Amino acid sequence: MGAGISRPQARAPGTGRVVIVSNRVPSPNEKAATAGGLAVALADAATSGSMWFGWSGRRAEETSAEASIALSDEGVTYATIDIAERDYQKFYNGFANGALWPLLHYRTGLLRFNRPDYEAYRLVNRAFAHALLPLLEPDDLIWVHDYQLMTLAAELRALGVENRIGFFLHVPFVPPSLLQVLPPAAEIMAALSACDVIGFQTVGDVKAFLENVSETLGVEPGRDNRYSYASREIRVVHTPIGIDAKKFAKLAERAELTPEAARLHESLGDRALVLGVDRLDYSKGLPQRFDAFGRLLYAYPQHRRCVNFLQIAARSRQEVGSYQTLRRELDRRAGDINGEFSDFDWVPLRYMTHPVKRNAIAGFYRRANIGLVTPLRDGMNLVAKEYVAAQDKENPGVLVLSKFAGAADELTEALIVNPFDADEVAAAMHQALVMSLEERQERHAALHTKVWTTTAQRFCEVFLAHLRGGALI
Ligand code: ADQ
Repeated sequence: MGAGISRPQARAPGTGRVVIVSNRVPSPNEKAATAGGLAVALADAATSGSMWFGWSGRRAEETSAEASIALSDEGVTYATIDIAERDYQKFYNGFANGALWPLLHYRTGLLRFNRPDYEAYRLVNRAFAHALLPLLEPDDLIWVHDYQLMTLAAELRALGVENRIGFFLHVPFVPPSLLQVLPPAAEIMAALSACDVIGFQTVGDVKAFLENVSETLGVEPGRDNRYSYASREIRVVHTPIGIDAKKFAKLAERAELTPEAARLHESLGDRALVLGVDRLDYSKGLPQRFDAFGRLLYAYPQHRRCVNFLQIAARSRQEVGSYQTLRRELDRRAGDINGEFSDFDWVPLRYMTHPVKRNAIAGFYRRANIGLVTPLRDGMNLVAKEYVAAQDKENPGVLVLSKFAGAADELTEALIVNPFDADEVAAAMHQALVMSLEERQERHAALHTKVWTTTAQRFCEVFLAHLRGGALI
């Protein structure tokens, strides 16, 4: 890693440098080893000569006026700013995770709105724009990510930036009846409309957004999901995110040899493994999932002593009250299930909240007979795709997937369930546990093709093609 920003040569129009902007920027070292989600998915967009701009992860006394720059060995420029503690609390815990996150996951009951939080959100988006401005080249393509930065494009336009700007939302979008619960709904719709391209995970999210264009902005969308707002033509696109399936499959194969995988194998003996891997978040449906596992043991007693459920739930956003409540709730339910069904030599539910390395998780997926992915709402859910990629195709496990995960639109050969119905989820787990090898192979082969097609690479290519304004590859 070196210092100093590399100034690219002038390029032909539409072929400019890609500037990724996300709330959290992985450090160049962190990127390869530990990161999940965004960092992995965007690895293909962050190629030599590109720039990744965002928050350093540091809370400081004052928000930085200028970005710190680091150049990775691969030639990616990482530009980061610190955020003032007082703004961070309101921007991140307050508006982004206390209002937008619950709303966009259809949980209006958990929404906490107040004006100072929203003002801090606008302020931090403005600070991002001011620090990014001096780093921009005229032909850069700016690609903004996720719900923390919904007003950034408008701030950049206010500073005179005329580059093409794309925005991709990783979480779901909601129809007007829900969005209008948020007091600044119209302002946010208008700010997003400062982009040239706005991308969503599913066709349903695109539809919900266009309904808001019509009802909240009062503009009728035209052909090709395009609409005009404030003299700009905006294109709304569906570009589902994926994983680097090939790399993940290799990781899972090799992970069978890790000490963690050996310990898990030994502790299970020949019992079946049901596995859940999530951030500890109320959108992931964990209390309902625990209940469904309890229903399995109750309604299908033949599986008692023959199955273990391992839930890995990485702690997340612990400063937000609703996350603390969730943790207590899960502790209680796990205790109830183990109290009711445990034997002196068998504990059915293992639940852990400390971090597990990515390669160990890959090995756990491969050992699991069932990948249990039952969010109440999820933009996509990459765990579902990772689980498919990790399977041994000669003896694959079964994916049980919520109909409310974006991934369910594509992964239709999974056992699709309604996560609110514990009996239905228990019946799907039973079906998976007794499923013939032939059916498991057939379902997996179809899922495998899809996960190998809608990859992270494809996601980046398609979104960037839209952003360049060109034809699809
Ligand atoms: P997340 O809500 O964070 O992401 P998800 O897509 O399920 O959810 O996971 C992202 C990554 O985190 C995956 O690589 C996964 O392996 C990893 N991960 C999850 N739980 C973990 C754990 N306990 N320990 C270690 N690693 C863990 C948001 C949206 C999703 C969308 C992604 C990407 O909420 O719907 O799929 O962005 O767009």
